[in-house]
Amino acid sequence: MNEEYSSKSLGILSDPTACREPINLKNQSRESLISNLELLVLIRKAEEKIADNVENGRIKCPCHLAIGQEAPAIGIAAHIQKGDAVFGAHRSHAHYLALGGDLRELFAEILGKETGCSKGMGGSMHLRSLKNQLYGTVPIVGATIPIATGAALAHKLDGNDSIAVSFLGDGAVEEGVLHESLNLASTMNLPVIYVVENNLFASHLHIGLRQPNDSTCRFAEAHNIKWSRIDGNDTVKLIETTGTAINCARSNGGPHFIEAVTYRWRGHVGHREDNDVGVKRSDDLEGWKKRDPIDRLARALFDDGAYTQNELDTAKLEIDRKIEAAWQQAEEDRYPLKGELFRRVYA
Ligand SMILES: Cc1ncc(C[n+]2csc(CCOP(=O)(O)OP(=O)(O)O)c2C)c(N)n1
Ligand SMILES: [Mg+2]
Repeated sequence: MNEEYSSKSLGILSDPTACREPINLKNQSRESLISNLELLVLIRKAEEKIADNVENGRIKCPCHLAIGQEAPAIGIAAHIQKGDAVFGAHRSHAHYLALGGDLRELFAEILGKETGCSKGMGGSMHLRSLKNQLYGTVPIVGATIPIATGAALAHKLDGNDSIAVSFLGDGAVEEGVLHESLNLASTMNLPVIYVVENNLFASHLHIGLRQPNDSTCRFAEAHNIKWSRIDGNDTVKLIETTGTAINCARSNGGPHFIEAVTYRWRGHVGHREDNDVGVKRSDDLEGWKKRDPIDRLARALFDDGAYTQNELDTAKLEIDRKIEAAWQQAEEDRYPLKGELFRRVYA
């Protein structure tokens, strides 16, 4: 098999000088692509707002930003229905917002306010939005993978067509529980989609220093699970691939493993671009910025005549206004009372 198409190698997908062209819009509805583009811009700008407030010291909790790697969240969110259960991890602002999570509740959570989506008790890494099917995100790497698998088992036992989604990083495949979960999902034919956002790094360590091969699809293959590897900065391919996988899972076709190859623009945690937990970052960042998922989708829509730069500029102004209003509101919100601290702790 050609190395590029084997389950072991990312091929050109990991090359920062490749995949820079505008993406192919195919037969996707232009209207929904425009709203997805505007959602991508909202996520980007919301995280830039968070980054600025980490830098100025206003935000005290650790924030892991997905700037540059927002597109996989959009691909999944496009197909989520009532009844589904989505789980994220430590880098999940984009998952939360793509699914429709409220902006003020996100900012309030990060600021520790009682109006936050977890009542201000969890911060950036404990997000949830049950009405948008986001059941939870947690900082322990790999921890939500078995929970998503269990949610899929529950859907199966209930006999409905709901699915579960587990967003995880390339670092999380190094946790044993991923392999136990894949085994269970495969043998029980569970309706679960594993979405690996392979951004090539776990903290400061490149995947080449951590694993014998750079593509995580080999683990799906080992468990007889269908897999797809895609350019994680191509929103249209993500929408298409996740749609096929999710429809298949809804009709008893079993689990699917999607590896979306992407890159984060900021350091592992915090606002800085030049630093990964105290270590100088890889020099590939400038190349990856030319693979910007937002720019590539916008250029494709401009070339297609479906959207104009003017329309995008107008949308950006409205998004800025929304973000400012939500931030202002969250700043004015109250902190929880001391007595609230133990109210939701179960023994
Ligand atoms: C069980 C566990 N081990 C280590 C950590 C520290 N840690 C937090 S994020 C992270 C890297 C995770 O990398 P990846 O899964 O690729 O996600 P990314 O940060 O790239 O989005 C590590 C090692 C942790 N939170 N939990
Ligand atoms: Mg990673």
